[in-house]
Amino acid sequence: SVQERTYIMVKPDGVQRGIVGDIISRFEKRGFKLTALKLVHATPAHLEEHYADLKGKAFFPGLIKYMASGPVVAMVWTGLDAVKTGRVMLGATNPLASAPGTIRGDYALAVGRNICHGSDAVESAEKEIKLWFPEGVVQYTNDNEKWVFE
Ligand code: YYY
Ligand code: MG
Repeated sequence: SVQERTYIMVKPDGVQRGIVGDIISRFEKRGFKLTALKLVHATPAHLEEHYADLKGKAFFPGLIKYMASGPVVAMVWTGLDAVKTGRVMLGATNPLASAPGTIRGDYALAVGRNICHGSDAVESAEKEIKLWFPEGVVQYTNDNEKWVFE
């Protein structure tokens, strides 16, 4: 739907490497509406909840340590097919398999340092938005929409 929401997060390596602005810019220019945004240094417990589905994987402890190693930029973006389109903009989980033009395909080489997160389904997006923005998101109209959509 046009009002679909996705949770997008710049990981600690993306923040340290100065890629925050470019990632925000890509979603803005594509026509998505910025609906929530904050810089947060997450605790391991919070990140374990975010990645609960991956608990038990060999890379899980390293993933949590990396994600807790510095601040992340937590965002909600709203727009047509936001979840699937967001994933396409991110690229593949392994940056080596990501096409140039995608975020991971332009900036990353290692799966364990792949710059950004994007929800993989509408259901997980809603769960992640609740987890990262328990205070709620911002409701507003972006007048831009009448130029982005028919
Ligand atoms: O959704 P996405 O981030 O593309 O991949 P997931 O399968 O959800 O894994 C989350 C996160 O874990 C991934 O972005 C990097 C890391 N990871 C890893 O370090 N090594 C793997 N073999 C698979 C995933
Ligand atoms: Mg995932």
